[in-house]
Amino acid sequence: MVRRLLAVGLAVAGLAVSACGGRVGAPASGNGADIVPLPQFDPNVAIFATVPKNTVGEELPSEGLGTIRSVHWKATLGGFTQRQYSQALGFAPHTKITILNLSHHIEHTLDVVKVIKRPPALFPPNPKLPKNKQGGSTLQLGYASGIIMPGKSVTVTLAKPGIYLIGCAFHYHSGMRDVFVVEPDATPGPQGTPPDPTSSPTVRSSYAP
Ligand SMILES: [Cu+2]
Repeated sequence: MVRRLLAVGLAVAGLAVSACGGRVGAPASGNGADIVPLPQFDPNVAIFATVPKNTVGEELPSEGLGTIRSVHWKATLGGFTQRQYSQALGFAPHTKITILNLSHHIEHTLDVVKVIKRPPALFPPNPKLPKNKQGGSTLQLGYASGIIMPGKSVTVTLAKPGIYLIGCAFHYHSGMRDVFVVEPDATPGPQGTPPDPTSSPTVRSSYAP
């Protein structure tokens, strides 16, 4: 399946392009700001516009990231991505990452909900997720990013290997919950399906800061 090269929803500086499933075109390099059109000679190669390297993008699933029902984690994930659509996140330990709010009008946070050892990812029904910044600048139990304004970002260091359940303090109940794997060779999971653009973003209407 060929995905057309889209920069939708990723109007950020430093957009990089990478090929998934095959090494075609120019690989993402550094913080290159160019969007490189890749040749579409292989219908089995999916092409993604990505968020910049070592960046987690977040927004409401209904804004465009969609959700994914993960068989591996036995949970529905949404609202966070390392590429274009919602997916489980994977980074190597000691990576310093940027959490980027992709929304144009909505505030978000990234809070650690729970630390688990293995699947399934059992998200508690009503966790206490602080909206203010807590837990320093290291991803750990008790970490909360604080409010990230639309288009803004915060950085956090992934000092401790582990499996973290994360969520947005504002939109945990609107599907912004995900799995964050920090271990050597961790890679982002499969991507979700984008929402139907003709459907109304009902989640957005329930937003209340
Ligand atoms: Cu949110």
